[in-house]
Amino acid sequence: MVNTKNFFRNGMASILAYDQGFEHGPKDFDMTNVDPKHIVGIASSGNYTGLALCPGTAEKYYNKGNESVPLIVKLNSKTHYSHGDALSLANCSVQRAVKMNAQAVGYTLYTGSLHEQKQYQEFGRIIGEAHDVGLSVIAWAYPRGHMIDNELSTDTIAYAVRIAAELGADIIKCKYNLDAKGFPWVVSNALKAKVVVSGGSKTDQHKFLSQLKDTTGMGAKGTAVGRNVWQDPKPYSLSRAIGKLYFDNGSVDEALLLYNEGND
Ligand code: FBP
Repeated sequence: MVNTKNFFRNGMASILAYDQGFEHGPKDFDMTNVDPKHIVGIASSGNYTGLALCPGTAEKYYNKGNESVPLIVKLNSKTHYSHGDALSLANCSVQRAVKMNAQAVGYTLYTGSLHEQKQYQEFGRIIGEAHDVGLSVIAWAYPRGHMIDNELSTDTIAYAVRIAAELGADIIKCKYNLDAKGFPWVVSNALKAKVVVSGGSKTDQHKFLSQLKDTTGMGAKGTAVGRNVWQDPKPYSLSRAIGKLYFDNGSVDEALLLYNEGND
């Protein structure tokens, strides 16, 4: 099993995700966060254990080895134009990610799509290649497609997480569906892989930090978050608040205080 320890501090992972330009389009950005340099700055602030970028932004904006934050290269992406039975195939190789000094590769797996077998086959091969060269593998486990009635049902999320674990992912990112009783079941199905929760669309800081704290109590080992941080008016302060929660085991109130005191 590869060692994922670089992505954890005090047992928790905080990964900043910036693949939304591909997945959602530039509508997610403003004139500040449209610039990957701004995102690399936030990720290097000392409050993140990983930065997930698409290959193009990783190659041109991540300063190979000089950045303090470990790089995750997202090997596949699809656009928001593709609906229904999602298919997202790799547009970058493990070898190319290695040249960028990546310590992990990321891959979105759409369980429940009519194309799921193609993705399982490709993801399985990628896991083998990545592990052979000591890279960790992070799965974005997303149930999506005609076979899925409700992407956010606990059983559906647990099934998608289980498949990512069965294929060999080391860290599995999934959505938190606010089912506090059911989420430990999702986490159990990750087996030896660690679960991190996604951030979702922008919400207020209290709600966002509370969700992170709540999921920690349910077995999640961190987050891979994008919009909630870099769409925030004070992304550096919010990053410090996340660090307080995760690395100092701080309370939501302590984290919020840090945010409110911050002056980006
Ligand atoms: P956010 O925190 O901005 O939701 O990002 C998490 C993420 O997994 C991104 O890495 C990805 O681009 C996006 O969500 C995809 O989510 P969806 O397909 O549900 O819009």
